[in-house]
Amino acid sequence: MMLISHLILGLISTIIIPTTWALPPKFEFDGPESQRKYLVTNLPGLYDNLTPDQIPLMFAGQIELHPENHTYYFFWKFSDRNRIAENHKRTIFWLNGGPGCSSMDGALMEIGPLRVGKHGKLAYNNGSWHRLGDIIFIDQPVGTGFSYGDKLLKELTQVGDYLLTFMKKYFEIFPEERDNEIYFAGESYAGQYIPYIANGILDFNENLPEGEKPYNFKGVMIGNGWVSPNQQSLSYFPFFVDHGLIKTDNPKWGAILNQVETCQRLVDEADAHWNDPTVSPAEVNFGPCDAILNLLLANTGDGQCINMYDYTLRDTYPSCGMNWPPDLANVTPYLQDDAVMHALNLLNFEKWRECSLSVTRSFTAKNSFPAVHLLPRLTEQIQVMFFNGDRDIICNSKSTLSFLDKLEWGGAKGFTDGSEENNIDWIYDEKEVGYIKSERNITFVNIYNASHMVPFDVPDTSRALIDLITRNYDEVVSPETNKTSYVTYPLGVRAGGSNQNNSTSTTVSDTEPTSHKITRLIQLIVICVLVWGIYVLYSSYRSRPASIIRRTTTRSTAPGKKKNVQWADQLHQYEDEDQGHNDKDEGLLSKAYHKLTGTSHDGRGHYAPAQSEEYIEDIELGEGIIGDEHISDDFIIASDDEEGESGEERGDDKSGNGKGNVSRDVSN
Ligand SMILES: *[C@@H]1O[C@H](CO)[C@@H](O)[C@H](O)[C@H]1NC(C)=O
Ligand SMILES: *[C@@H]1O[C@H](CO)[C@@H](O)[C@H](O)[C@H]1NC(C)=O
Ligand SMILES: CC(=O)N[C@H]1CO[C@H](CO)[C@@H](O)[C@@H]1O
Repeated sequence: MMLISHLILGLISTIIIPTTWALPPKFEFDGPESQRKYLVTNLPGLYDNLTPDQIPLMFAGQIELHPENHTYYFFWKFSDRNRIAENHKRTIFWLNGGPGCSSMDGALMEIGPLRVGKHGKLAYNNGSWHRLGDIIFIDQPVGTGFSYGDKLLKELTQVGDYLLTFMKKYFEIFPEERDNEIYFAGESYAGQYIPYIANGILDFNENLPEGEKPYNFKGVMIGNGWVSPNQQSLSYFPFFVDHGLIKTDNPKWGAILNQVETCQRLVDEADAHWNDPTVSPAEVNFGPCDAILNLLLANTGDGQCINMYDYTLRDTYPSCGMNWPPDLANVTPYLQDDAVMHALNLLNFEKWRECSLSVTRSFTAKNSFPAVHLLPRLTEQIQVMFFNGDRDIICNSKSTLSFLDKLEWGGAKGFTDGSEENNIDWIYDEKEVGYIKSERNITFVNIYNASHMVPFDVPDTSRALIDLITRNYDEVVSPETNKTSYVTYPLGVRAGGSNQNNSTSTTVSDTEPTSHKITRLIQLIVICVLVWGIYVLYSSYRSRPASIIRRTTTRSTAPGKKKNVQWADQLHQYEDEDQGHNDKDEGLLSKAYHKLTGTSHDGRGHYAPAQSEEYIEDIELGEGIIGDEHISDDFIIASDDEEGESGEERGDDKSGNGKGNVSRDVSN
């Protein structure tokens, strides 16, 4: 008897609870205590606007790396609680740039499932990458975002070492993921960090410490990356000319040309000593090259300033895009909220800033080669992807192609098939969203209608980059033009529908047609009702000595039918009880429906558009952005000015040695 009742209760809890009732704020997590202490449950705003399906499983906190100098790295991890088949044993670490800018940009404005609207209102990002792998955002190096420590880092090799220590500690907490396929993704100045980290992982794998096993490291994805800084600076002038942003009658035309020539000479010199550390290791940034963009921005834009992260937008001078994207105005107060900091399990309550000026200043990388030098080695073992939003100026597509053209990897120089006609079209969701070049383990993707922060502008498309790097696409050659396309699909839609049923998800995928959703919903409801019925039937059987069978035989000549009625009676009885303390006119089915969809009568959750209207309004440049705090002299990231750093110090950067500019250039 006990066994049967346990069985039935077990059935109910396995079928119903995980899919419908495991709703926060009390959702169940039965992992080990070591993970539980990083669990994120009561994040403010989480249950107001998202459906239960959309709420990810989250962990966050500050992990101790080096007790001797009190170094802690903050991470925030998002996993899908309703994994689809394509999301299998994949871990993606994400880093933003700067140096010194927090990866919470990536989490809350780019690839993460949560976006922050006005007044801390959260909305679901329909293009979140967590549907295709666990995503972990790491604030680094020391002093960035919620990460802290006594010793600020200066060099790129240190970034690699610290990150490897982080990975070791991370996988001690989540050992079941140690064999996952590992990718590193990031943006901007992370184009310097990521190759160094990748290099560190390959070193680790090749010289395994005793008792360790290699990481299952698969690839890197660098968005609008700052990989070969000086070379990339040479692209600004042609970019402005090509896009009609500067004309030959500009009064500074000659001066700008001179600046470009000075930079060109420095680059030529550095190229002549490529990889010779005795000559010029200190070439991560040459001031004269860095100055080109400042000159261009200061002398174009007709009274306004061109937004350096999206040339189609305008901003005030000297901000020129620094208070962009507009979500920043919502994200900053959100992360500075005490309740949010508590929910993120912080040990240290330093106020969050998007970028840390002291990190930027400390991180000179004076003795580091630019990351471009490491690429040839990486391509021997992993996939290396560069993706560029084509509206970005700072780290534009042309600049990425220019360093790839000069680079030797995999036994040849540049893309051997470099002509534009031979670009591969990228089709996503039946639209041409960009073009691709891919040879010898380097893939370059140019993405149309996207800025420096690609996933901010085209979230769904950006997620499909994972399909490109994992080769989950169809290669199609047009019979007429002989042109090749790589075709990728929205979630749940695969070529010929062959994988349609591979979904292990127990809930409704957000990309299914509505009719499928309804069918699934009905199936689920029927299962719930049936199980419920069995349970209710069983409890009535237990509570009444006179068995159901006897009752049915006395009442009806058709016992089968009678049974159904009995079930229905019992259900009504339950319903009546329930209504005693709930909405009088809400039926059981509608309740079940509300549970499934999250539209329960307590007002928690309903289907939300991916972006709330307020959110879209916000995209108007400049609206809702706090002026003074963000706007600084000479593009320094003043919003991020630490307490104790005086305006005088900021003034120093104004002298324009290019250092302050670095922080601005690649801040996102
Ligand atoms: C590309 O990477 C794979 C491992 O992913 C490796 O086996 C192969 O040799 C690499 N190709 C080249 C040209 O380096
Ligand atoms: C989510 O994205 C899919 C395509 O991937 C789209 O069909 C669907 O309408 C989107 N949902 C919302 C709420 O925007
Ligand atoms: C809406 C929009 O700006 N669409 C553009 C996206 O990019 C392609 C290719 O550059 C343009 O043709 C579209 O007009």
